[in-house]
Amino acid sequence: QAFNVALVGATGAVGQQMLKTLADKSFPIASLKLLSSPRSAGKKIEFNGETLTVEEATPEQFEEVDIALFSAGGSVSKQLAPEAVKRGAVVIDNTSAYRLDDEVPLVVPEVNENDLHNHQGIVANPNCSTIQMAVALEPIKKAYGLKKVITSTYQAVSGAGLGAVDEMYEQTQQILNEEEISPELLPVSKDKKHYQIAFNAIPQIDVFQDNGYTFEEMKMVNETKKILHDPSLAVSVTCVRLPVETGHSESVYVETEQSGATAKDVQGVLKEGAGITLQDDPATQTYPLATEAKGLPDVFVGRVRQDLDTDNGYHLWVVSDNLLKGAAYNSVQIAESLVKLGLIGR
Ligand code: 11C
Repeated sequence: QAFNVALVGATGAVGQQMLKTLADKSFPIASLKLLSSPRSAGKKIEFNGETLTVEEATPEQFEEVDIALFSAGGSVSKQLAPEAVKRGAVVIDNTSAYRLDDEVPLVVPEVNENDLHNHQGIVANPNCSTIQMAVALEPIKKAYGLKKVITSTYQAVSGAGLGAVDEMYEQTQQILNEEEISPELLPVSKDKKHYQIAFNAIPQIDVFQDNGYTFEEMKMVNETKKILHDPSLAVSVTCVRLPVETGHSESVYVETEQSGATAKDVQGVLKEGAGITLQDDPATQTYPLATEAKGLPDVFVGRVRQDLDTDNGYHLWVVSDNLLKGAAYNSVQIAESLVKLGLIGR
């Protein structure tokens, strides 16, 4: 069985990786429609040796579509996802528009694939930094239970889009040339102030909320609780942007329900975890690196240590390609899971 697929946001950083992932995974496609804002309509994109023209996303474009992948910003999803569902498509939405809606499953297939059974037309793909953390937490949760998670992130600029990547390269060059810089996008294009990203670390991703946390931090908190089905899990996060092109890194501190596991036990559990590659050997300086994770679909975990003061506390270093497992790859995995579970098709 093959499916009519539409991709909204085809020209963006994630859209491009979605196309690559669909091709790499040989997803069964009967027809593929590339959709975008009017600004990008008319662009040509190669897919599996064919040249496709990007068309403007309108409600009528979703007639006969089985699977609609959305990655064009929350307002586009709010406007067009219901139109796609009305016409019989299942939407896999890679924005924050529906993630916390009770009737919308928020899915990382390695963790909560069965939540897909409850979908009512829209399935949400979590935030990139949430996905990699959830994949790493799941096997620890299964083995020992989870009480508390405290995370600091070291996030790549491609999470903020292709424009942010350009800004980083341009600024770096300007600084090396001893020229003036004029930050315009980072940390948040729509916020009032902009700061240098080259040679810097910016402790703001997305806009501030009333509680002093940023929206990115609160996404990680709320989405993690929903994916792990544990509203009472204590989670707090600090999100930081670094001048890394692609690959989010996270320092994750976990407290488990059960005491007594050694760091070696936790390593063993992580090694068997779905979607995880353990890279952890101080003797050979083996640990996950963003530069090595880029282009790969796994979540890489290393630096597993027992806390020095807390018996049931462990520290991990978690790295993944934010455009792949963090976005495109997870979205296509959701599509595959929907197919496998017989939850798609007319
Ligand atoms: C970033 N995590 O690195 C963001 C990008 O909610 O899907 C993904 C935003 C989202 O800036």
